[in-house]
Amino acid sequence: MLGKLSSTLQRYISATSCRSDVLFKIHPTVCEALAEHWPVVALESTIITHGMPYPQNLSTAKEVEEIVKAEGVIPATVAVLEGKVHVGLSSDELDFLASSKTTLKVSRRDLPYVISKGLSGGTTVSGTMIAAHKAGISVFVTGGIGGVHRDGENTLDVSADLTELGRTPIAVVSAGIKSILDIGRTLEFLETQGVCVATYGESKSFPAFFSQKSGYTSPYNVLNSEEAAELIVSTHSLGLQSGVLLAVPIPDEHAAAGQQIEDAIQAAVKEARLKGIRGRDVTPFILHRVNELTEGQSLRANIALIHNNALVGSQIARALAERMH
Ligand code: PSU
Ligand code: MN
Repeated sequence: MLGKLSSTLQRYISATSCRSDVLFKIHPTVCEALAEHWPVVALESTIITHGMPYPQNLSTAKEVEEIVKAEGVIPATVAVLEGKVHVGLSSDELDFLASSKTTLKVSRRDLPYVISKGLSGGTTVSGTMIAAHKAGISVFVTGGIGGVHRDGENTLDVSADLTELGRTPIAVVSAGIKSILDIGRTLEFLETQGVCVATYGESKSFPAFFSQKSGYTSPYNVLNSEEAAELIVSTHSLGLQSGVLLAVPIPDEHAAAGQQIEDAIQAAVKEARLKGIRGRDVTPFILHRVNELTEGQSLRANIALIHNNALVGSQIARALAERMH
């Protein structure tokens, strides 16, 4: 139908449906894809700025974009650059984020400060969801989301990702919740927030990032990308303002190191507590230490599962776009 519209009208639709403004910059390719109802997948950038060491952070960010493109989907990596929220980054912008040592970790509460000071940062799951939703993107792929930290019932260290999932209608594709977190309490909190949680595939166990099974039962399952798309469509049809969490178990061939990584996580969590690491520094500290303790095994597994999530998430975005036509 769009093909029949005049090019002037098409440009008008692109411009208006993108809602780019002074604070909010949507990359032209992403803009065009959205206007044409082409599938788009949002990607976060705290994983680049705080989740992985250089240069693997950069290579992974670029590989993930390539995987998405190979599925015929447009990638839109989200970040804040000099006080502006960007949806879709150039190669130079990815290079900058990956190598800069001054970027901040930007979740919902950080956005006003970072914008007002003209600073730059990687957006967390929470920050990315806000930008992706504003741009009109429905599917967002990442590695792992934040959760209720162990001992969270005392510290109240509960990731803003969970409350964001409760109030922003985006489908987040992840490999479940890391066992650096309290998985049981995280699932309870998600239920309270009204987040529909489903594991991708047949496994009854909710996945724990590095391991296929957490020991906690998954509330629901979706067996393929069509079922996942149907679930997302239902959220939209109901007008729910809450998100969907789709958990994709780590592929078999990369799950082998699971137990060794688990042991390192136990040690790193203890170390973080002894060192008095708090708040936003906890997750990056533990990720870094686990990678050291496992001599890079956790990073390799992390990269492998993100690649897989990008593939699955792109297939879901495609199924969703087909469903909407
Ligand atoms: N888990 C990872 N890698 C990451 C993160 C989580 O395996 O990089 C990042 C994500 O951006 C997530 C954030 O949104 O950490 C959660 O941080 P916190 O626990 O401080 O809310
Ligand atoms: Mn926290």
